[in-house]
Amino acid sequence: MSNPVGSAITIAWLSLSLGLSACSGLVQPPDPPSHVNSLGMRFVRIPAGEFLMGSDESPDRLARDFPAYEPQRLLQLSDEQPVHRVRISQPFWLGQHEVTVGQFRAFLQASGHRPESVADGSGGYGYNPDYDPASTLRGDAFEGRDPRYSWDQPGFAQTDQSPVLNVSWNDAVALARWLSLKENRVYRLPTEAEWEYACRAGSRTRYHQGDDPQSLAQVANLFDAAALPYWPRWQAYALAGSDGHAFSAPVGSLAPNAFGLHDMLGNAWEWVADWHDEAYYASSPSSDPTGPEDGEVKVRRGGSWHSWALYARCSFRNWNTPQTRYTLVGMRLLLEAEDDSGRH
Ligand SMILES: [Ca+2]
Ligand SMILES: [Ca+2]
Repeated sequence: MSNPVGSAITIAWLSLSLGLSACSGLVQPPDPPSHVNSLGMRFVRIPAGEFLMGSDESPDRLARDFPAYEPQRLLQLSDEQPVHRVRISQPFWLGQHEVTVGQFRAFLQASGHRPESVADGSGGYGYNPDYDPASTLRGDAFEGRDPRYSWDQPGFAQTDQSPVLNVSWNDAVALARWLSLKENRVYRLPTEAEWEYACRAGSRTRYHQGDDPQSLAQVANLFDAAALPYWPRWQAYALAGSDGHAFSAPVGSLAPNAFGLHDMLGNAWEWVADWHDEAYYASSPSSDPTGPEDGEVKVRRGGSWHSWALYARCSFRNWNTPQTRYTLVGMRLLLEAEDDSGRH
């Protein structure tokens, strides 16, 4: 994440030599091939393949591992069904990290784009320790919309390595389009299928590292013991362990999945390209599905630094309007692979 903005596009094929851990003596897997773009975003090559998308876990089975959750919460997950086989026919490059505050700032400065939270004057959402959700009609967990909050100010400390938040789906698409023109490559948001395929990285469990929610502290910044002091009334939903971060974490702070991708679960929710339709999986094409033709809301995936473990499963789907900006929602970009014909 340290590459200077404005540098030429570079291809960085990282060392493929097998490294030996000095401490454990265990053989470490090689770093994946990666590509760094002109904004300093590092992309990891994801191979083509097939996977089983969705979840068919019953509410009873979920209740065993999520005993604190009200039964109704476990009944609201039917849009993850049916589990269906999906083929991803082309390899692609996916951001190794969520888009950062520093990268988004560089985009704004170079492009002149005005984020929706600024352009429409209504702001975003943010953390205010004095804010009481009961004071609002919707009971939002965070204060907003308010012009004092934006991508640059979510109410808690950020650095340039933090995942950018309070950005709308439209802002994410604007960044992808600008990069595409700048570099003459195709950048876009991943489809929902590409996202889940990349998140699972060959796994078939709730999380890419297994089924146990308590194992998440090593791989995902979620609502945990570190966050609990700020929201003590949600103690029942906090992970017992600590991932070390009460708010957002610098991208890449936690361990990657088998594809070498960091923070697919937790930290920032990630906008994907698809419209949401709760019945879509029943009629989804088996190869490279792109979601419904139209809709009202766009899907976001992976959970956030404020999410409970049930909502950080690889199969979980949530959504908002394309104009939504929220202090938990950010993005990760996809770069299409170039084939031998020169077509992108
Ligand atoms: Ca956390
Ligand atoms: Ca994430």
